[in-house]
Amino acid sequence: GLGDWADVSLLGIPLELGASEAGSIMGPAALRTAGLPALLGEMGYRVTDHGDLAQPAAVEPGLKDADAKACRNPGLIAAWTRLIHDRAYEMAKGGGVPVFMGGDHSLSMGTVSAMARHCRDTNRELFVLWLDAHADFNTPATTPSGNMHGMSMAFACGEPSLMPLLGDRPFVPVPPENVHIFGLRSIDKEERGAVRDKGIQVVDMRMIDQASVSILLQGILEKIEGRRAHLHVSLDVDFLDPSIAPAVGTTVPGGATYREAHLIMEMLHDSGLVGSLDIVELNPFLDERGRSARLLTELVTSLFGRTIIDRPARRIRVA
Ligand code: 4U7
Ligand code: MN
Ligand code: MN
Ligand code: MN
Repeated sequence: GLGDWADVSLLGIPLELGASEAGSIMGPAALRTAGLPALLGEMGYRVTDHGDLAQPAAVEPGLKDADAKACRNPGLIAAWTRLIHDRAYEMAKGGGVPVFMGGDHSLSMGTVSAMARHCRDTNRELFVLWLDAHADFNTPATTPSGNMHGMSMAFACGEPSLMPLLGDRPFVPVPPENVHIFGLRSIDKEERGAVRDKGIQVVDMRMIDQASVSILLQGILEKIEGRRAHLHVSLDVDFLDPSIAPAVGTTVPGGATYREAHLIMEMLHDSGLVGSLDIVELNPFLDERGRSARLLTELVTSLFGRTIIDRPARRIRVA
């Protein structure tokens, strides 16, 4: 419970088939090299590193022909989604806080659907904080690139054309009003309409400039507090400004600053609401002397309660 040290379960997901730029297959290795497991251990957490998932063989994705044609690697993404979902669901049942080290953002089709299923089992409401420059709300019918890392939020909310990817697993959607995209600054024309019509909650960069990270995140956390809730945080490296985190294939100028990113992590820690975390899109091949991997590692330690000076802050809650 609160005040106790929680268990943390790490899982590496070396997946890059959802993106066009190769290299995020090395993401989990870079996070380990930057010291993520060791640092969490030094902070007093009981850390279990489950290693990396092995690449599965492609399956028949079950998509309509035209949809499968519009996507890159649909058979492999379907196989990964099922594998990730199964492992993430088991990890959630095991207690502790699962931390998924990616890998590109298509991995969140597996992790978020697993957390939604776990929340249904345990009678909790799932909320998702999607820290990303993008909405990831494309579908096979709207994608300008075919890259499935741009479809993972649409999948998690139950986009019908993508449902066959999960195979025979029970699919539990995330209610769109429980999804908060934070840091948005690049959205495709059709995504814009879908996000609006579905009632996804969006904080874009202009709002952050005008109202501050602190006030906007506080508003989200206040909505979640006091409920039987599980907050899943999905951190896409391109949420951060490219000047501090160059190691991502889809950089967009004008992202979160070093201080904004740390403040978000610190506030999330203090909320005690976070039940699981994705760290996605880290592409070490594009990094500069490991600085992005190191920054992400630092941000995760802030999320787990590292402070500049001692504060009477609550520990992360065990979901
Ligand atoms: B990421 C894009 F067109 N929207 O669908 C697309 F701009 O996980 C980018 O957020 C998607 O990095 C980016 O290909 C996916 C594009
Ligand atoms: Mn993304
Ligand atoms: Mn992105
Ligand atoms: Mn990206």
